[in-house]
Amino acid sequence: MTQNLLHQLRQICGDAHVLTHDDPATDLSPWEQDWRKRVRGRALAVVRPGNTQEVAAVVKACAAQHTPIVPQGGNTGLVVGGVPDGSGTQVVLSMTRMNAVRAVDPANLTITVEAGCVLQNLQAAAAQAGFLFPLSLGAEGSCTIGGNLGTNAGGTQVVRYGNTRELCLGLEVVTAQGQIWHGLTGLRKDNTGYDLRNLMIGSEGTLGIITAATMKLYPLPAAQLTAWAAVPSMEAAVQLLGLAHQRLGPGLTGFEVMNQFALSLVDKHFPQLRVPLWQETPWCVLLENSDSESETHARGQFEALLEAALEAGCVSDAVVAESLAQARGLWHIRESITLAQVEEGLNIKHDISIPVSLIPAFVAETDALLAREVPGVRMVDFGHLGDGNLHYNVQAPEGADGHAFLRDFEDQVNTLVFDQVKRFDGSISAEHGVGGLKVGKLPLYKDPTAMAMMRLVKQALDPHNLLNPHKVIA
Ligand code: FAD
Ligand code: 2HG
Ligand code: ZN
Repeated sequence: MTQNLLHQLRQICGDAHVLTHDDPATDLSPWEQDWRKRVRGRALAVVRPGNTQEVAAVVKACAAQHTPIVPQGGNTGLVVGGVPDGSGTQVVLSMTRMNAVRAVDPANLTITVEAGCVLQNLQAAAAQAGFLFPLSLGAEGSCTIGGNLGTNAGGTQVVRYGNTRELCLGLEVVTAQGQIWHGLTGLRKDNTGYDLRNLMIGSEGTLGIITAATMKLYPLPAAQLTAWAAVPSMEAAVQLLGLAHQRLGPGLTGFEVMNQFALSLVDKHFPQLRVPLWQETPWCVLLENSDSESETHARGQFEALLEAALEAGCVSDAVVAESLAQARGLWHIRESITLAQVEEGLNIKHDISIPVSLIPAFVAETDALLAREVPGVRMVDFGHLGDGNLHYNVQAPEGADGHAFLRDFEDQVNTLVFDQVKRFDGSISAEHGVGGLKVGKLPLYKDPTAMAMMRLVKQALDPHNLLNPHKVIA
């Protein structure tokens, strides 16, 4: 049976694009292990189709043999969504060969790309055509637009442009039956029934395989300025966000918060990055102002905002980047927190959203509860405050063994944090998704009727549970 399936897959995609453990020279770990090295699965095969027809044929062949498929893009996901389980029976469908830019439509402000297109290459293609594609995240050099759509990724520009879902106008999808849905419209209005596009987005490969997408483009801003501000408390950071909305309006394209410990880790592990102001303040904020007029206008607005904030006491000190290189340096510091955490050792991540107004109380209460339950834990607290999205990460106590920490405390810490998230009307996954990591927790925190509807949708679209089984819903 298995050899027969592998033979068919080789006929569809070519020998070079069906990788198995039968060949001892082939290392499948890049596809079998998740980015955080939390899980190492074992694939029956890694299959790399070159076009949509091949994807459809692969799905049909797998479906005929009841073989599950795990779609994968850049494998940068943080919730164990894109890797196979340990059974050796699942096919990893790697989309990275399908990476073409199919079309740019300047008048319609759209770009159509294949799912395996790396985000940075999509940004570059948009820039080359004279436009902005605003989705931006730390993994942009290796994540793919298919993975971004699969997870409905957020990133650092959501405060202005929204999540990946808001940036998408059309999809091409291969269904669990191997049918191709040709939905690559560039339409901004289409009320012809259920919103299948938005159902697919964020479904983490459990409802269909995205093979291409039509995404929105925006005019390039005339100027983009970045500021780094020291703020005395989370309350002050929220106050600064209010002022920034008021003063910059749609010019506010980034608003990130970082606590002192997060920045101390960047300073410790990447001292060459020269983190500003972190020693003198419990929190820093990174703001971006994109202006359609000019740099002078943007700078004037930014300076007025920071003066008002200093006067109101919600900023104690600030720097505005003088050049593009300096601005990039500040963003690089922000994007290095995840890597600095890896260097520091194993940790427990929480990607949560809370109404912005409640975040200061959430952080104060939850920090205190954690300090009481797990003495010595170190909070790496940072993220997209403009979207009410915190990466509320818990690092093992100094000198503790990371594996022992996870073994002994992960469940207790997750329960404590998620119970608090629920109490504050939040979500246990803001932007990373559910994957295999939070699949057991989701039913405890999501509305039961919503869970029941999700199960019905999954049964209807994938009745044999072949697409990414046991991810998102068990
Ligand atoms: P993968 O990891 O390969 O897959 C992710 C999920 O999507 C899986 O469930 C997979 O089955 C599914 N999938 C992949 N391709 C397809 C497809 N073609 N069709 C259907 N399903 C598919 N995320 C954020 O939201 N915001 C951030 O700011 C952010 N920063 C990050 C920084 C770092 C350093 C790292 C390592 C990760 C970060 N992430 C962030 C998480 C990750 O980069 C995103 O989730 C990204 O969208 C995943 O893309 P990928 O191509 O790597 O997908
Ligand atoms: C970010 O915003 C990513 O940098 C990663 O979403 C968050 O490492 C994390 O917890
Ligand atoms: Zn994030």
